Amino acid sequence: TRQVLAPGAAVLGGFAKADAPALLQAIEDVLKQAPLRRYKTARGGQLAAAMTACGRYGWVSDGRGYRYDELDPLTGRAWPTMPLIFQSLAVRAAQEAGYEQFMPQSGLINRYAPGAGMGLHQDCDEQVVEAPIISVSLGLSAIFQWGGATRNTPCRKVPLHHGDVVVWGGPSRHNFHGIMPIKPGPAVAGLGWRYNLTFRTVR
Ligand code: MD3
Ligand code: FE
Repeated sequence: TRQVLAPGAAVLGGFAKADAPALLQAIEDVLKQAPLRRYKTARGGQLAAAMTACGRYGWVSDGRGYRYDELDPLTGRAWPTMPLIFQSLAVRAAQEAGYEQFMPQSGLINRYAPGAGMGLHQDCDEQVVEAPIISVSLGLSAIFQWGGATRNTPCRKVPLHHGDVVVWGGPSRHNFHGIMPIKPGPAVAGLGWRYNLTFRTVR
């Protein structure tokens, strides 16, 4: 099923379900080389989701701010190579939504334990604004908050379940968005938490 949220933005319900076991194995492979960690924010807080990355660039945050970096600050090494299954899924999803040229340079892995969420924010650290962001949800469900161009715009709530893929592009690429705290519940696909993968063109 495909639900168009706005021009250039579409939910592909269950698009990643068949690939979920391979995606989860690939996540484990990445985590062995670049462990999950909770980043500090410039304002002295800590993000609730644990994160890591693969591919050429990884998103990092510390006391100095946010940026994409070619080195993992935890290990001092380059980020792990993006697993082929990540790349192929991201490219197929982008094509399904009409983006024929997409090739991910960065694969971010966010892990949300029950109770963890992500406050309303904009993604403005990518320099290629024409490129969409592809997101893949695995494990526990989440309620995505989809706002507008300003923080005050009321949010639409979009439920995201195991295997759902969302392609975010077009005029709403810079909309405010967030994740409500994950509700605890029985494990889904063996996961007592939620993983979100996001695939991006950075520069
Ligand atoms: C809509 N992650 O990593 S992914 C993030 O579920 C982030 O982990 C959330 O927001 C998560 O920055 C949501 C979906 C997403 C990503 C970027 C967007 C939706 C977006 C940019 C504009 C509009
Ligand atoms: Fe975001």
